[in-house]
Amino acid sequence: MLSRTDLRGRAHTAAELRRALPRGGTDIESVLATVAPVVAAVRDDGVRAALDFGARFDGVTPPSVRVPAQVLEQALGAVDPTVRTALEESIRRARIVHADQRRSTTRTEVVPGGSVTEKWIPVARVGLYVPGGNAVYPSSVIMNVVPAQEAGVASLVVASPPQAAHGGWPHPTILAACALLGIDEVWAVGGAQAVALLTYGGTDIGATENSAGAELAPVDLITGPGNIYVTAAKRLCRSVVGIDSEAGPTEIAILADGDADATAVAADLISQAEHDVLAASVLVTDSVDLADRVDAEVAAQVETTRHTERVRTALSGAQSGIVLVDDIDHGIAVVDAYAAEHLEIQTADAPVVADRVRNAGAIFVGRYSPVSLGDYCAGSNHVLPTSGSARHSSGLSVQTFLRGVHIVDYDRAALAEVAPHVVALAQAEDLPAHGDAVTARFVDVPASGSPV
Ligand code: HSO
Ligand code: ZN
Repeated sequence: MLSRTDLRGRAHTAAELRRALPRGGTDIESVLATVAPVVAAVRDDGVRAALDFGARFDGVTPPSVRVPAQVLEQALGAVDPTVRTALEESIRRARIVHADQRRSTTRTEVVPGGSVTEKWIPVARVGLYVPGGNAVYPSSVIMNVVPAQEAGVASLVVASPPQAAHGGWPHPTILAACALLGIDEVWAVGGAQAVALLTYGGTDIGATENSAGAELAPVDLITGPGNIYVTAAKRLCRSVVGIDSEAGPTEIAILADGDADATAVAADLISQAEHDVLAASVLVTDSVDLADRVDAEVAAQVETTRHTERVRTALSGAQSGIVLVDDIDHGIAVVDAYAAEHLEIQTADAPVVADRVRNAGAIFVGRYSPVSLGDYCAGSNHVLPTSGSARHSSGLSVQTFLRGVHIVDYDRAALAEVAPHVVALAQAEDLPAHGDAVTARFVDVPASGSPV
């Protein structure tokens, strides 16, 4: 089922490796023209347009866009107690890790009397998009909300598609997760129209008490995964609002040697393939024997897994496969070129190998750190860079929700001391008024001259 790419015996540059490796991709461009009128209509007509598109595309109209508090409470009351406890544990662990990511203010005295302070200020209002449909992921609510809360974001709103099967409200498990996290502002809106409504805001026209007339204030930053239409809308709204990233289908790469446990490797490849027919599962190994054993294990496990067809399609797609390398050093070069969203290291000295990897969204070390631990309960974040963007981007963290602001504070003497350099650079750029703005502060200094 898994195709093989044999890279043994040849030196490749990183660019050559990137071309040789299996990788899929979603063509956001192809839907931009469809999504642009949706965004424009919601910008101009607000909630009314968003509801129209929801009815047209998904056949659902929620009783109100703002989900009433009692609907959230009911959802929390109805959630399976085992699931509730697991969500609470996931939240607890994520909080510990993300609390440690908080940034403290740094003050640098550049010269006596001249300092630059960097202060970290949370984004004021954040919108989290939570998909519905097949992919109901309360864990993703946790992974988006916890870093925002730990960053100190004061106003958080969740948008999630209304579901016909649930009275036109978002999925109850999503609502329960919101309630557990203390989110009380949830909008029943999905797709591209949700991103547009988060961006531009609107006024609810729902029939439910307390909802008609409710003001949906626009947000400053939107995070959260979504389908190709949601992603296209994020790209279109990017100039108006902050956007976390454009998430592509899930990826797992496993770097394994001949001693790796083929049963566990196969299970992990299947675990991420279960998300999506476009998900990528890639094994990089220097052992043909392991490759053969993993192949056999995958074939056996696929038969009994819950989403057989989806997994089979994902694993046999061009984006998945087994890559044969000369040795683990070569394997590191390959996984670095691939820059997987999730990378597992199943080799001897796994921590040492993991430490040498440069490009991955998150790295899972050794036999007892599977990706699905990170998806739910490791404490790490599962919103990670896909499609090779781990070469330049990080996963969601407290940092995503903070802005660093420089506070510049120079006194007279410190400014006078550096003034000739400012003037010289201003003249070199033919912007003498920049220099004059400095020298004007020193009465005894002629314009465009040096202070005395
Ligand atoms: N593996 C997904 C996250 C997820 N898994 C949610 C299960 N639920 C992308 O990192
Ligand atoms: Zn997952």
